[in-house]
Amino acid sequence: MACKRGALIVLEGVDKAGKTTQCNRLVQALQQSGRPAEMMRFPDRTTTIGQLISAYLEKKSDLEDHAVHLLFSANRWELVPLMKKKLEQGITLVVDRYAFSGVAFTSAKPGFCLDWCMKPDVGLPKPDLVMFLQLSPAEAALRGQFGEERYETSVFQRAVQQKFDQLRKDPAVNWQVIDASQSVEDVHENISTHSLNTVNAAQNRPLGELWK
Ligand code: NYM
Repeated sequence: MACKRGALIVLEGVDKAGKTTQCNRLVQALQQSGRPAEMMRFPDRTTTIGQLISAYLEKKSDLEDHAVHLLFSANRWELVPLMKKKLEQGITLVVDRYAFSGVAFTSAKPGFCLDWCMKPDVGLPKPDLVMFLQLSPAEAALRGQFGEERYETSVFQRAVQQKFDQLRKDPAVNWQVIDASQSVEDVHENISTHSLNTVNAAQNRPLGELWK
């Protein structure tokens, strides 16, 4: 008999919301409860495409805005075979950013609409759960200075936040908003509860296709 599939769980949010910390905590908690789980992150800077993206984010290179959007999407598509394989093996994937970041960040640039930005990612494996770590720009500012990478300014992050607000209106995606201003422990508890429910529910459901 085929084994039950793992769940595809995504954490999204603006910078400084605590996504990476929470992804690590969640993977650890799932593993400790006997559920196979692994973390992934996008962009995955280790691949050839990922290295182009990384140089762009570090401002070591300039890329045309449409072109870099397509590279971010290609970076997800190149990992789809691996993601599907792991999910089929029963491994739950906890993913730090996905197509939603792709759309929110590019569409926050002048001259881009949500619709164009979504197109390249149509058909990606559909997350069973997307948790949006909600943090106001004022609270994010209290967590210290932004880094040196591209996009890391409060003005741009505010625009990105608005794009995420629009994306969350889509009822076809299982969005859960998490209050990221709580303590790391409280946020973790909240995320764990949603995730355990999702892991159980996803087992007997086929993997969907995003935005299709
Ligand atoms: N980003 C991330 C995009 O612009 N498009 C995408 O598709 C994805 C996945 O890259 N500022 C942006 C958001 C972040 C940056 O940062 C990646 P980090 O710290 O590696 O998550």
